Amino acid sequence: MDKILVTRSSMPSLEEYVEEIKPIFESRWLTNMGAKHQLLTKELKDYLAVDELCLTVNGHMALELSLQALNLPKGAEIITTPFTFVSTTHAIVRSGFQPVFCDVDPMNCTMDVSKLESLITERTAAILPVHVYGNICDTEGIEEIAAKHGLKVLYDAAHTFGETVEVNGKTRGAGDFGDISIFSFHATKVFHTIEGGAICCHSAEMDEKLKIIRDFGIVDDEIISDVGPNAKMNEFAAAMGLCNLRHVDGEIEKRGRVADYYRERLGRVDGIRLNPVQVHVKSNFAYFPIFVDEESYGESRDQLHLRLQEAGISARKYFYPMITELDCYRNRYNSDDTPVAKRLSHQVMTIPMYADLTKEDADRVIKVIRRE
Ligand code: T4K
Repeated sequence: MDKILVTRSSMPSLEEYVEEIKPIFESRWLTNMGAKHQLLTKELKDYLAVDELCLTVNGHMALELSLQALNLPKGAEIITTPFTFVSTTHAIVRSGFQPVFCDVDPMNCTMDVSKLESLITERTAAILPVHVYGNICDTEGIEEIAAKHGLKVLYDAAHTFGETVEVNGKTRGAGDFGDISIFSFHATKVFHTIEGGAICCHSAEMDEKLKIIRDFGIVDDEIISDVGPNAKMNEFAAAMGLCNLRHVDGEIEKRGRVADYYRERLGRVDGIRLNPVQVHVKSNFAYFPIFVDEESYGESRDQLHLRLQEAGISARKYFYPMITELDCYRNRYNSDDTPVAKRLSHQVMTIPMYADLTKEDADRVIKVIRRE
């Protein structure tokens, strides 16, 4: 029996991609903001309904560039979540800032705003929340506290491509919040450019700064204004993005059907909790996390994970261990300071989710979870 992977990259047809990259071969313009890069920037700005957009080599560098562009005081504290992919925290630490961990909401796994204000000190400069699994944070609550204390807000929106949010009767793109929001376009994401990312912001001035930093800080042939890395998206990646963008709505629709099927079959299994539906959010169905309550399910998350593995199904413990229990951070933090995140990280597992997941394969996953 074939192995079922936790996800599979969406792909355009080979012919479509070859057609898209032909002009790159003809022009020999391979990177440094070529025609494909410029076109994808424009198309994504429209699609994501954001004011400004800067393409990057990946989501991680989008975070690091954003932290550099925000111009925060050296060594400042940044309040973030321990329930995320390592990239979020690594970006803070690699940029020379101090992460401070706020516990998360037990249902949505996003930052618990009721615990945020007590973590603010005179050294706090910014908040870096994550819309984990595409669950949108309490943006109003976070931004109200940020405004009150004069803090910047940088959202890690890596998981939220194509999501929209209803706020006070207005529909906003998920990348439209905070001072800056970043996306990941990694191969495993709903929309991808093989590797890639984007930074969205509101001001043309900030966008220009980000674009300068992204390219070594080069302003022109003789002026280098900032100490920046090389974090540009190349033309082949942008071409993949242009192809995938044509199909992404259909891919999200197909993911939605898989999610509906899972919800129907797994919604009433004792001890299995599903990710809540946020009624004000149009979801992209990026991940399908389930939470295993050992006592009522009769088995731990790890035992179920093993049974799935034995059945040829690769579920993933995203995000376990949580950040403060990872080898590189363990000795600096106490994971008991964020008990909800700790509990969730021991209960959660994301099960296979991708547009082309067949009903037969979904049934294989469901049967193991339902012990049929
Ligand atoms: N912030 C957050 C909240 C994030 O989740 C991430 C990335 C970032 C920031 C940083 O963004 P990037 O710098 O990555 O753009 C994956 C991804 O590498 C990573 O992008 C993602 N989050 C993280 C949650 O997951 P792995 O190591 O678990 O992926 P891997 O290689 O085990 O692949 C998982 C499955 O995907 C495979 O079983 C099959 C499928 N797959 C994988 C690849 C590489 C494909 O179908 N095609 C492929 O090319 O990290």
